Amino acid sequence: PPPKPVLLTGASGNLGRMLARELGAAGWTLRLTDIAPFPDPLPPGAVFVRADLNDGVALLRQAEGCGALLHFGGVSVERPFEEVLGPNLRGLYHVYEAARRERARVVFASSNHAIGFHERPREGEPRLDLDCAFRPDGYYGLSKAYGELMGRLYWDKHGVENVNLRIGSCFPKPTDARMLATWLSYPDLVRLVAACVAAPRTGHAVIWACSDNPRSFWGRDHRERIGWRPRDSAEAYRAEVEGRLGDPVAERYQGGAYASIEYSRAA
Ligand code: 15L
Repeated sequence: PPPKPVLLTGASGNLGRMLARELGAAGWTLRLTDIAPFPDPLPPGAVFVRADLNDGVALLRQAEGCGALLHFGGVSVERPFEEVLGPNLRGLYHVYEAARRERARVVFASSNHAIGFHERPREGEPRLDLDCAFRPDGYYGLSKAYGELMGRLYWDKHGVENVNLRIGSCFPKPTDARMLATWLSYPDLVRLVAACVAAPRTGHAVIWACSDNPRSFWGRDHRERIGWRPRDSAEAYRAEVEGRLGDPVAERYQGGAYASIEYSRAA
């Protein structure tokens, strides 16, 4: 386990709860926080503090003495701009200010929705690399692009290390055909987060966070710097989900159904 305590925001969310359980079981000293109560028994050695990401002073206090901040908090699906603004934009600033003060590393749960308006590659077409443009598919995806750029800024200006995980679809198993490309297994995420914290130096890094899926949309990234490789694959679920398709806009773009929310562009 890491030598210093690790702060986990969004601890009461789906991924937060899973990470709290798994990292707690691995002997990590965890500080957990969320705006919602923590619904599970506390892992050994963990403390939970209920707080809003809008509260910068609370975050500074929680981060005191921490070596890494795992930022999984905030709005996690497409919502109106005003709902995204506080937790995802102001909250990001508070997380980075806390990291700057503690000289801690940030691991940010970014999302494929930061680039969701890239079309899906057809067979044989090249996959997206890290030099691709941000093409957010909504206000949520836009907030994730902002979060990655916040990391860029804090590394360049203050030397705050950060790893930005462009998470595909992290669920117990794939539930539709798109996830044959985007699925990230829970064990692959746990190993990824552990590698992000353990890596000797990360600088500003970006990772395409999906499992070893043959149909992945994504190519090269900074995983060698982190020392991570996915071990699972969505392919095992192919027969189960292959026919589960979305509307034509969703099927065209990497972000899937997020791209078609309020889509009003003429064909
Ligand atoms: C996300 O960013 C969401 O948090 C998650 O609920 C899924 O919708 C996922 O993307 C996805 O694209 O499948």
